[in-house]
Amino acid sequence: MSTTWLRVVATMVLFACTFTSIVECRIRNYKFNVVMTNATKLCSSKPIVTINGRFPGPTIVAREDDTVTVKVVNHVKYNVSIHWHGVRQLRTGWADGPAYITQCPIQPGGTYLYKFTLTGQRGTLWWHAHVLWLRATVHGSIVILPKLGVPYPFPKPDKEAVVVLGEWWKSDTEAVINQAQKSGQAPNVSDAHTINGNPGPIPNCLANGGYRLHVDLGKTYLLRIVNAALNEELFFKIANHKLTVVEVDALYVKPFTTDTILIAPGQTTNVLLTAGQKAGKYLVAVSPFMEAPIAVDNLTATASLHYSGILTSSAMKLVAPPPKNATSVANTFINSLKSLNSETFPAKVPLNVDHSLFFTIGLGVNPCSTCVNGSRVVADINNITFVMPTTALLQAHYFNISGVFTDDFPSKPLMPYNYTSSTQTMNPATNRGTKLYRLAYNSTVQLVLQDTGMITPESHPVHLHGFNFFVVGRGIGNFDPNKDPENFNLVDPVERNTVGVPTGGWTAIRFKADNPGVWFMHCHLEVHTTWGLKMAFVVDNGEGPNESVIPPPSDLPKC
Ligand SMILES: *[C@@H]1O[C@H](CO)[C@@H](O)[C@H](O)[C@H]1NC(C)=O
Ligand SMILES: *[C@@H]1O[C@H](CO)[C@@H](O)[C@H](O)[C@H]1NC(C)=O
Ligand SMILES: *[C@@H]1O[C@H](CO)[C@@H](O)[C@H](O)[C@H]1NC(C)=O
Ligand SMILES: *[C@@H]1O[C@H](CO)[C@@H](O)[C@H](O)[C@H]1NC(C)=O
Ligand SMILES: *[C@@H]1O[C@H](CO)[C@@H](O)[C@H](O)[C@H]1NC(C)=O
Ligand SMILES: *[C@@H]1O[C@H](CO)[C@@H](O)[C@H](O)[C@H]1NC(C)=O
Ligand SMILES: *[C@@H]1O[C@H](CO)[C@@H](O)[C@H](O)[C@H]1NC(C)=O
Ligand SMILES: *[C@@H]1O[C@H](CO)[C@@H](O)[C@H](O)[C@H]1NC(C)=O
Ligand SMILES: *[C@@H]1O[C@H](CO)[C@@H](O)[C@H](O)[C@H]1NC(C)=O
Ligand SMILES: *[C@@H]1O[C@H](CO)[C@@H](O)[C@H](O)[C@H]1NC(C)=O
Ligand SMILES: *[C@@H]1O[C@H](CO)[C@@H](O)[C@H](O)[C@H]1NC(C)=O
Ligand SMILES: [Cu+2]
Repeated sequence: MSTTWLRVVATMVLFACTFTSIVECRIRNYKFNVVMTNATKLCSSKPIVTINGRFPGPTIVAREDDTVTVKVVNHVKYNVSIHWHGVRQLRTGWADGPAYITQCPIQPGGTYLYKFTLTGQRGTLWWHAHVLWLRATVHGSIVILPKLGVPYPFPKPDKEAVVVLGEWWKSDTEAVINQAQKSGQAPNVSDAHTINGNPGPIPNCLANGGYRLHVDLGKTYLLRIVNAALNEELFFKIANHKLTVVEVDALYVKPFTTDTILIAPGQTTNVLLTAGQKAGKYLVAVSPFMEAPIAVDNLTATASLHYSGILTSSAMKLVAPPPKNATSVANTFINSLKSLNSETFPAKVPLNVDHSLFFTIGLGVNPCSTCVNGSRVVADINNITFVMPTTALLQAHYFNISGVFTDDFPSKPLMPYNYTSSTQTMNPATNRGTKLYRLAYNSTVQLVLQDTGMITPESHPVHLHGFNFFVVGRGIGNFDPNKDPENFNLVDPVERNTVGVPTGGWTAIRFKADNPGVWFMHCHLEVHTTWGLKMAFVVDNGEGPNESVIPPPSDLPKC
């Protein structure tokens, strides 16, 4: 760490400190080469798209308020863009990354310099490709340390480790989604889950080892866990060890102790682990959470905790992962999450609501003459299956290009119905459109996300770009606007950037639109995003000089 810091200080003097005081200035420069790499997992190899040949990709390390630059050079045949998941990107939407939302993709042979500041943020976030299904292998973590000299609001760990969870397909992931889109049906589930790029020993692939976390007896570790899987919520558990959750999505929580973590795609969770058991080897198990009758990859990925001095051949203490329908384990975990809400880190929950929005999220079926059943599975928000534009929305907004989007996204369903009824017989067809919802700068939003039973109810981890939000309420069945708000937590609700909407239930979030630009909101199950469970907010500029989108960089890719 100290050498990184020295190097950073050196680069900042060279590149960054022309306009401000050298003492205050911090900049971290990275270079991401997007390349094809031969990967060997599951005892077979295939070419995958990676950053700098690594899977998972490189970790970005910075401190709160640092500026990060990442020069991305595209050496592959695919269009690429990178999203810095959870980074607020205050006024710098040009660096947010979702293709055709805030930028045109970086085309083969192209380059783009992402530049953003980690204003007031510290914790674990991550980055990933935000185009096609490339994020399956193009992802890595972002570790934001507190400002120099500022302690964590929990006991200082002896060491830290990043643990990135993923999903692995034997086939090329672009072939998997292309095949599904052609047929109109669900894509194949993955062939394994991974822990730091390794599934652990799996059937018919005995040669494959697993990720090992080496620990010293009595020491405490901060594990920075990232769910980079495409389509699956995951349980994470370590034999005989308790985990103390201290942060989610780079926001501190009231510490609580659990033996199982639930983490949805897009989410990050920091836990303290004390190596306080009998010296030995302990299994780390990662398995899917899925309540609906939907196919999942049901393999458990494994890694191991190795106490120092223990022989590799010594017996492993095992642990059984929760069954995939372990709703009560999931609920206990989710209900334990509360904002730290301390003097230094207050929970600034908006108490007045300017926009009260109600969005249904779910699946649908549209006709498709070339598809297998003559129909295509789609997904929607308020019955709109989002159609990706061919010009980036932020450009269209900033340069007043008309005809790219409309700002008439409905604030509530046009035709209310019994959303979670198992016997409703609504037409499952959806409308298609590129509609945005417009917000004035600084306006406050309450958004109820209601899962529907159309086709089947299912949990959806919804991610909002550009903001963190407070999760003020959650329930099963249909949201009741008369009764449910009485039980909202407006004091210390968990704050995050990605929230699981429960199967056949609802989640209510609140945020303040204090970041001008165009901000994507979508299900973080990649299959649902592909099917259209996405929309965007357009937040107008405010009046002050610090309240408008900064001009785009000159190397912004063109469509
Ligand atoms: C990957 O492996 C194939 C076949 O083994 C080989 O032809 C190719 O050059 C390799 N590519 C890279 C980028 O190493
Ligand atoms: C998806 O799974 C089916 C059935 O196992 C298989 O035939 C097909 O080749 C798979 N598709 C891809 C792209 O791997
Ligand atoms: C896991 O999934 C496969 C294929 O979907 C299925 O054949 C198998 O029975 C499942 N195993 C368990 C333990 O659920
Ligand atoms: C979970 O699934 C198992 C079998 O797959 C079933 O026996 C059990 O009742 C289910 N549990 C719940 C809570 O639905
Ligand atoms: C497509 O048809 C098959 C066989 O009839 C059926 O099992 C499946 O549910 C259908 N899928 C959709 C999306 O309609
Ligand atoms: C876009 O329109 C707004 C409002 O009419 C105006 O203030 C702004 O200067 C225009 N932007 C460009 C790039 O033309
Ligand atoms: C919605 O449907 C469920 C059963 O599927 C039923 O129990 C409930 O009363 C219905 N709600 C309304 C408002 O009709
Ligand atoms: C959604 O829109 C389609 C197409 O206009 C319509 O057929 C369907 O009834 C609508 N569904 C709902 C739930 O509003
Ligand atoms: C937005 O809110 C901030 C902080 O509350 C305040 O300083 C600023 O003046 C507000 N701007 C507008 C345009 O309301
Ligand atoms: C915002 O603008 C004011 C001057 O209008 C300036 O003093 C302040 O430093 C700016 N803040 C930021 C974060 O740019
Ligand atoms: C890559 O992006 C450009 C610009 O949007 C687009 O014209 C082109 O079709 C894309 N290429 C592929 C292979 O999708
Ligand atoms: Cu979803």
